[in-house]
Amino acid sequence: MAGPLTLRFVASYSRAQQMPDTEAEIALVGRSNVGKSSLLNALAQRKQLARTSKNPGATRLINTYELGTEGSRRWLVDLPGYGYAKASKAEQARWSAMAENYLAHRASLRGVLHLIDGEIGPTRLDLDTVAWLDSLGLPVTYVATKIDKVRPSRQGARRVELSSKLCTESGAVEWTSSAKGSGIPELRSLVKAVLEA
Ligand SMILES: Nc1nc2c(ncn2[C@@H]2O[C@H](COP(=O)(O)OP(=O)(O)OP(=O)(O)O)[C@@H](O)[C@H]2O)c(=O)[nH]1
Ligand SMILES: [Mg+2]
Repeated sequence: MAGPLTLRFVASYSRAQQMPDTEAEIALVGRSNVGKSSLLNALAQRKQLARTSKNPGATRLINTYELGTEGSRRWLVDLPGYGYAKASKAEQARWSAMAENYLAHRASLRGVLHLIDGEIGPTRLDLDTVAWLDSLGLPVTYVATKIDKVRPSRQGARRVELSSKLCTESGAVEWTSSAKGSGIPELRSLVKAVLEA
């Protein structure tokens, strides 16, 4: 199982069209506050590589991080989250357009990690996003986050429930806790395998 990933911040973009060509990319997709930036930090075992916040809307641009040696052009991409109700309609629309435009048109995008809150389960907006990503035909891995918030005695039932709502097999969901480190080595291996293929 892989140790911490070497990840280096490259740049922030407000439009996918501004991004240079790369070899391969994986994007972190999910509801605002689901734990995308925290997951990125856990993969790198760094506390403040990506900015996180207990308030939704921490990531407002397309933030890119390169894997391995400098100039590898193999990127992990942290996107703004969807569904942050407190942002103005105009702001929400701008963030969604940014992420959607990136996901729909990025040539080097090899796969998506779609994060779902393991405590709350998939929301309506999560399920709409599942369907939309499916329509794009992108390889998606579901990552359940914040497993440390689910009581151990409830975890088995929760796994079955979450995968049935996502209409996927229960083994197809990676269960993680960025806070406790569970499931993180498995995801590191997956990210390396996809980006370095
Ligand atoms: N208990 C627990 N809290 C977590 C975990 N992962 C993230 N959080 C907390 O959830 C909150 C949101 O985390 P972020 O990583 O900023 O979420 P995000 O998906 O990047 O949010 P946006 O940038 O707004 O889209 C923070 O308070 C984190 O500390 C986890 O594994 N366990
Ligand atoms: Mg974030």
